[in-house]
Amino acid sequence: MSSMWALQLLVPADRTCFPQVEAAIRGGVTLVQLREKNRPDLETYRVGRELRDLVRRSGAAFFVNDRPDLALALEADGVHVGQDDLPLEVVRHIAPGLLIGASSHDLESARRVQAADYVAFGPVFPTPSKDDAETPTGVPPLRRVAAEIARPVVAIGGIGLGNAAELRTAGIAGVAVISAILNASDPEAAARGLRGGLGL
Ligand code: 3NM
Repeated sequence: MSSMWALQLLVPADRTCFPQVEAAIRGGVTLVQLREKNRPDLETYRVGRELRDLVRRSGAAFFVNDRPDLALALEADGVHVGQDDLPLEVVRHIAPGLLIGASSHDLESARRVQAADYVAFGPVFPTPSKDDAETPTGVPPLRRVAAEIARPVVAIGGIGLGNAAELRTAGIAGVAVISAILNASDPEAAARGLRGGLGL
């Protein structure tokens, strides 16, 4: 059964990605997360507003990475925080209306963020998209976390058409990707293929 967590696409604050985002949502992306590490806030805010409108119009949910303040300013559906960002209870306190996703990379860090609305786990496979990524875990630790954590678990890191089927029996609610969709010549087909491969 499909849910909001089934297929998440992480994108920078870059208007040239907009056609890919629209195509990817047609193909089955359910949630788009604005993940901008380099641009000035004002630019991120302006592009983010356009991205939010496009994502909503296309029928997907809109999240912001790392920044509860920007998520509130952009009237996002949610915010995604890392283990070194503000604690979950603080994010809930300042932004009670936002859904919250949180990153983890092993069982211990997943337990720490069990109060989130979804728990991201990764990198499962080697990723070309994150310089400071931890060592890839492979599928068995993901399966254990999905079995133990009482929240939807979303796999991230190096997930693509070639390995999505390996995650079918991992017990996850969905996956989050960058390169498998943004580097694809046909982002709509890539999103559709991922949904099919995952069985989600
Ligand atoms: N976070 P791709 S891996 C943003 O493990 C991010 O926490 C990760 O990009 C983590 O789909 C990752 O191209 C990059 O591998 C995901």
